[in-house]
Amino acid sequence: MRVKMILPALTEATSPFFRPIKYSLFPPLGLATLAGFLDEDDDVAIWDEHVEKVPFDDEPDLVVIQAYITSARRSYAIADRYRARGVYVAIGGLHPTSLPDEAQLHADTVFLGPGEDTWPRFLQDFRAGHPARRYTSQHRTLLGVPPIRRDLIRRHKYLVPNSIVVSRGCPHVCDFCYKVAFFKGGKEYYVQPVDSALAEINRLPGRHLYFLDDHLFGSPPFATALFDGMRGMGRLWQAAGTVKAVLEQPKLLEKAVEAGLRSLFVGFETVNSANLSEQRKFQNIGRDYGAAIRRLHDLGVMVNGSFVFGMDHDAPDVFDRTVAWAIEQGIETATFHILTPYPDTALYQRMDAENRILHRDWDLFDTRHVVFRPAQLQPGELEAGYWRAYREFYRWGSIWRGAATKPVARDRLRHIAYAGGWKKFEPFWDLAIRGGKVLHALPFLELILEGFGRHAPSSPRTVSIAPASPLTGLTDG
Ligand code: B12
Ligand code: SF4
Repeated sequence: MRVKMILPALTEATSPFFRPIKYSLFPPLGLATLAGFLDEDDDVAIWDEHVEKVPFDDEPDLVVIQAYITSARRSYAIADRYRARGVYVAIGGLHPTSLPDEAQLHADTVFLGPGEDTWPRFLQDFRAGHPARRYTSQHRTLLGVPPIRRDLIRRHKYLVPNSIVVSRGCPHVCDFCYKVAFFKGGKEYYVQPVDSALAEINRLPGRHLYFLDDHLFGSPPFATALFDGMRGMGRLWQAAGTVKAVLEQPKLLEKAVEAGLRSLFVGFETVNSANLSEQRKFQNIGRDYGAAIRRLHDLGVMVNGSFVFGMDHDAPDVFDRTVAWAIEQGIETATFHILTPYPDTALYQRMDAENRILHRDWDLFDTRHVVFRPAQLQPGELEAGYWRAYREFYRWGSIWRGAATKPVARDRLRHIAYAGGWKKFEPFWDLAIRGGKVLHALPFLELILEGFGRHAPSSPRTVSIAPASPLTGLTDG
């Protein structure tokens, strides 16, 4: 069977004028995961429109499309094109899960939720000649999932080819997050068997890893076993975690650092505590953000702070206050977002009930455009404030001031190199992407992560994985 898997991109990612580095960071892990379920003699290819031009004049037996909200329109256009020629199209991912009826207009089969249970069922039905129109994931487990088909990924096209996920979902329930909508109807948080996660890590070449898990520390017993298993592997890695995990699981964070954690994406979301209850981000309420940052910095972990603007308690001063606070705290990089109500989330339902959604042009639901009526800000003011926050945070003056909060010279240099590297060298990234040389920058990223030797990991070794780990039973979170 000839199977073509496509990750369509939003227009900006394919622009002939400028290609932002963020679209060349990670390979299509979801599709590579699904490809693992195909038979050895299937002829399968993965195409990622973020990094390559995809040919559409072929006629495979099955086209598989993964759609995010911002790539939904493009996904539908590609699907329509293939279906017009009689090619069977299967579509899944976050957006079709939120709006399956919309997706169904463009696909023969629509998948809701994670694909590990539904996809093999569909393949069986498809081969037998009677695929269903819709498959909804219910049985959530990562036990026995076949190895990810990383051989189908063109590694040289990505700065971070070693992205990995060892869990799915998150134990929390923030109103604006995609997670509740995507995982409804089954478990919302579950983890991979520790030994298979370690085996996956062992298979990845080089040193650098990026865990894309929503919350790598979500199950402390699992995370403890994982970090213990990774100790001594010589890896350098980045991940996402919560303020709560940083403050309340002290030993766990130390273990993570020993295993190679060097930068953590932390969802602070807002400096207005009233917003936290409104968004049901309970795990952040009453926590000392400054203490969390100091703890991470003391352990040599850089902080990528995530902030959302436009919540109901945000007034016009929110942008300057947030940026000033982030710089004072010595946060190395910040990711700002405009609050975006994704369909089928609690936030969307509330906004919709209050008649505050301005339009449903999904291309603009990219966290950079205002798509709802804010409570205390004009939409234009919110958008302008968002862009100003980026400009102010990444000014050289701000980068220097942030770096100056670090007592050690090599940490100051690391701060400047990391923050400056992302935002000040965009033209360099553009050139590297066009020249297919983006992977060549990985050693520099590694050098920065290890603080030019100050936070270097122990020397690499391959760890042999015991076949029957006592922690295998922890797989279901
Ligand atoms: C990596 C990542 C990216 C990467 C690229 C994506 C890639 N290469 O896959 C980059 C950095 C480019 C990126 C960019 C953006 N991203 Co992003 N990204 C992620 C992240 C962190 C991880 C995705 C991942 O690899 N997951 C692991 C794999 C195993 O899971 P998966 O991809 O979901 O695949 C599974 C299922 O979805 C399902 N499935 C998927 N497709 C199909 C198809 C079929 C047929 C079947 C059966 C099943 C199926 O089965 C797979 C296996 O379980 C997610 C957060 C998250 N946890 O999902 C956000 C996330 C997907 N991004 C998001 C957003 C908003 C963006 C941006 C708009 C941000 C911005 N402001 O620029 C852009 C635009 C993206 C675009 N192209 O339109 C949102 C999407 C919200 C939504 N409802 O769509 C998320 C959920 C973050 C969040 N918490 O809000 N992103
Ligand atoms: S902690 Fe993060 S991943 Fe978890 S529900 Fe909240 S926003 Fe989503």
